Amino acid sequence: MAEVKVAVLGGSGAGKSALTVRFLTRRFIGEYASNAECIYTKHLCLDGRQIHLEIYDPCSQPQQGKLSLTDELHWADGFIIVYDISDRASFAFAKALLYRIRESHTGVCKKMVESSIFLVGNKQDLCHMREVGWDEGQKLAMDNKCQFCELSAAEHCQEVVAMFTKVLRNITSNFKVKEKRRPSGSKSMAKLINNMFGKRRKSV
Ligand SMILES: Nc1nc2c(ncn2[C@@H]2O[C@H](COP(=O)(O)OP(=O)(O)OP(=O)(O)O)[C@@H](O)[C@H]2O)c(=O)[nH]1
Ligand SMILES: [Mg+2]
Repeated sequence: MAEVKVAVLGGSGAGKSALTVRFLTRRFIGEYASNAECIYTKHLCLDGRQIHLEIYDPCSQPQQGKLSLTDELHWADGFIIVYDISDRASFAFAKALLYRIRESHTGVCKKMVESSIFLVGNKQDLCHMREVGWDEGQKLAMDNKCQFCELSAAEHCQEVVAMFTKVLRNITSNFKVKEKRRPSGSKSMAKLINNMFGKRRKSV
C-alpha cells in the first residue's frame, strides 16, 4: 500500500480545515477548531491502487519571516497552498510559502517538485469581495511551476475532491519514478523522519 502525505498550508482563516474536511467527509460545517494541529488519516483507492493517506492540517502558520517549515518539508510528499481570494494578505503569505518550499527543493528532480504543489484560491463564492484576481493566482502558479485553481470549500464539493485527487495522482506517479531510482535504505530514513515528526492523528 502506498503511503501518501499531504500538507495543507496557508494563512490563518484561509480555509485549510474547511478544504480538508470537505475532502474527507464531503461536508462543509462552517466552523473548525483552529487551536490544534491534526494529521487526518484515510484509506482510499486511486486508479486501482490502495493508498494510506495522511493530511496535515496545521492550526495556524508561523508568522511571516519565520517560515522555517523544516518538519513539514521533510514530512510531506505534496503541498496544497491555500489563500483566500478576499484577503490579499493571505495571498502574500501563500507566495512566501511557495518560495520557501521551492528554495528547499532546489536540486531535487524539478518535474517531481513541480507537480506536487497545488496553489488554491479558496472562497470563490466571495467574489464580490475579491481582493486577489484569478490572473494573479494563475501567474504566481505559472511562475512557480505549480498547479492552480480557484474554488469554494463552502460551495464546491466536486472541485475540492478533484483538486485533492490531482494532488494524490501526481504524488503517486512521482513515487513510481522514485521507486525506479530509490537506493536501498531510503525507506528506513523516511520512517525515521516520520517518527521524529509526530503529530496528533485522527482517523476518518
Ligand atoms: N464563504 C466562505 N467561507 C469559507 C470558505 N472556506 C472556509 N470558510 C470559512 O472561513 C473561516 C476559516 O476557515 P478554516 O477552514 O477554519 O480556515 P483555516 O485556514 O483552517 O484557519 P486556521 O486553522 O485558524 O489557521 C471559517 O469561518 C469557514 O467557515 C469558503 O469557501 N467560502
Ligand atoms: Mg484550521
